[in-house]
Amino acid sequence: MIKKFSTALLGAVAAVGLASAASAGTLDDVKAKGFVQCGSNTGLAGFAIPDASGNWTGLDVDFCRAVAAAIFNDATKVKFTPLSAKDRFTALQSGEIDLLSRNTTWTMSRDTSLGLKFAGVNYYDGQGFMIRKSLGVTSALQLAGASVCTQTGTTTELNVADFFRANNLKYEVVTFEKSDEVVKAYDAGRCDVFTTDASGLYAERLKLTNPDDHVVLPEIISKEPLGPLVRQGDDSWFNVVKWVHYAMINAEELGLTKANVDEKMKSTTNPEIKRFVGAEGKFGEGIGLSNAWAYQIVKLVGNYGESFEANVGVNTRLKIARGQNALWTKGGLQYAPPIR
Ligand SMILES: N[C@@H](CCC(=O)N[C@@H](CS)C(=O)NCC(=O)O)C(=O)O
Repeated sequence: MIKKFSTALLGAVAAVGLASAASAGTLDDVKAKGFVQCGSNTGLAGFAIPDASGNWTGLDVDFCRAVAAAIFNDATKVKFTPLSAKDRFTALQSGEIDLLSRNTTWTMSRDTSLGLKFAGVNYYDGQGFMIRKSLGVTSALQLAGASVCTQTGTTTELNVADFFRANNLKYEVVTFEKSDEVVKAYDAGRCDVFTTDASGLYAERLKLTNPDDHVVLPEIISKEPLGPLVRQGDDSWFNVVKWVHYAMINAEELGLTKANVDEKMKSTTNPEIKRFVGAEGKFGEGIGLSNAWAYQIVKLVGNYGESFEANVGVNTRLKIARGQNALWTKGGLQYAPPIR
C-alpha cells in the first residue's frame, strides 16, 4: 500500500515537472520575437508555395497568416520553414517551428505518440490514384501488378499497402523522399501509378509534362483530415491556434468577408457578429490576444471560404469544388463551435 502510494506520488511529481518543461509559453515567445515560425510544405500549389520572390501563398499559408493577424494585427509577421514529409514532425518537436501547417493527416498515432496535438481540420481529404489515360484503366481494382510511386514518411505509403492487401492485389512500391522526385519519376514513366491525397493529385498534376494525358481514378481509399498541429503541453498556444481556425469558419458562417467586415461591424445588430468583432465581450483577452483578434483575421486574410476559393477553388488552376469542405450548413463538414 505504502509502496503504491509512493509510486503514485513520484508519478505525480514527474508529471508536474514534465508539464512545466513542456508548457513553455509559445504565445509569449512568438510575441517577443515578433513573428510566427510556421512549418510549411516545400511547395504544393494551392496549399503552400513560394513565388520567385519568396512570397508564400496557399490555404495552409493563409492559416499561418491568420495566426499572425490574430496576434499582431499584421498578416505578414510569419516566417516559413519548408519541410518534407519526413522532417515535419521533428521540426515541431524540437521547437524549430511554432506550428506545422502543411497538408498533414490527423491520425491517432500522430496525435498521441509524437508529443504533438492537432488543432483542427482545414481540409477534409482522401487518398486517390492517378494513372496515364493510355493505360485504359477505369478503376483502382484493375491495378494488379502495377508499380506505384509514393513519398516516404506519409500516410500515403501505409494506405496504399492496406488497399492492395485488402483487395488481394500484387503491386510494387517505389518511394522517394522528396515530392518532386515522386512527380518526376511518375512523369518519366518509372511507375504506372501516382498516389497521394486527392488535393496533392490536383496540385502535382500541374507539374506534369502533359497534365491532360493523366486521369484520377474514382476510388478514394482513405480519410485524410488535414490540419495544423502544435506541441503538446502548451494549452494556451493550442487554444490560440485552434480558435484562429474556428474564427475563419465562423466568419464564413456569419457572412463576414474581407470586403464587408468593416461595414458589418458598424451596422450590425447581430450579437454573434458583435462578439466576433470584439464589440461585445472579452473573448480575445481570454486567449491572450486583443478583443479584435477575429476581426483582424477576416480583415487581413479573409474567412475560410474566401481562402479556399482564392487558393484551391473552382476558379483557380486546381479547380477543387468545396465538397466535404463546405460549411455544415451547406452539406459539408466544416463546423466551428460558437464564440460566446
Ligand atoms: N497527408 C499525408 C501526405 C502529405 C504529404 O507530404 N504529401 C506529399 C505529396 S502531395 C507532399 O505534400 N509532399 C511535398 C513535400 O514533401 O514538401 C500525410 O500527412 O502523411
